[in-house]
Amino acid sequence: MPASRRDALTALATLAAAGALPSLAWSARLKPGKDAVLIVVDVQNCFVTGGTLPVKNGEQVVPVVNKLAKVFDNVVVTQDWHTAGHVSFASAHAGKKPFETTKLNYGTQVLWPDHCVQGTADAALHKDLELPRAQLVIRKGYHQGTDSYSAFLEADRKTQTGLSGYLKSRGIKDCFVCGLATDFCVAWTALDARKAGFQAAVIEDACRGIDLQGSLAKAWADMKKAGVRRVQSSDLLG
Ligand code: VGL
Ligand code: ZN
Repeated sequence: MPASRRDALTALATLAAAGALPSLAWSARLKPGKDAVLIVVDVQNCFVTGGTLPVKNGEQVVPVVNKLAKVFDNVVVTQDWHTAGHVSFASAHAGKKPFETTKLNYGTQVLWPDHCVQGTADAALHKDLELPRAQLVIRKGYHQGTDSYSAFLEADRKTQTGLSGYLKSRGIKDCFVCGLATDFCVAWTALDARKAGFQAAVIEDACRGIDLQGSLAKAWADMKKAGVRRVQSSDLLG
């Protein structure tokens, strides 16, 4: 290659690295492979406007998730699926209010409003979610005394949901996580995907957070440290 062209390319690379060019001008679009899965976390009525534990603008993830699902060969959906009177509900603890914490045998538990009770309309998937090719719905948080933010491991950090075995036996290597809420079920799922030996990415604009006392910034910091990639839907959709 002539020196002038090489210089021009070097200059372009420097600009791109400095963030002076839109990243798509330089980096190729991410194409999920046959060994990648989109994990759509808890896009349920309880977590959107009008639900029992609404995440601000939670419903805005729906059209983004629908588009993303079209570019993945593998799609798995999760549902928060609590018993009535579940241990994660403030109402199950005398004198406690939602968003306070309590100590349980497995550690500190944030207490939530009653939400996502099994079989209720509140626990149903959002009606505009279009995931006809989803292969598995994994429900979690159904043990009365144990919460489960993560789609892989319950809050006792021991009880498996079965998702890791399912994905491994299907040859899946890379988990792209989206949905609700960024700083709870999405982050815990992405972190546990890494612990289970998968690659993991969170698709930021296909998520919305709750952000209790800095939990959103902490979740992103923890994920960065664990090697979870932070990507945008435009990286995948082009
Ligand atoms: C979730 C709080 C309680 C979530 C579930 O889906 O992020 N957050 N249960
Ligand atoms: Zn829950």
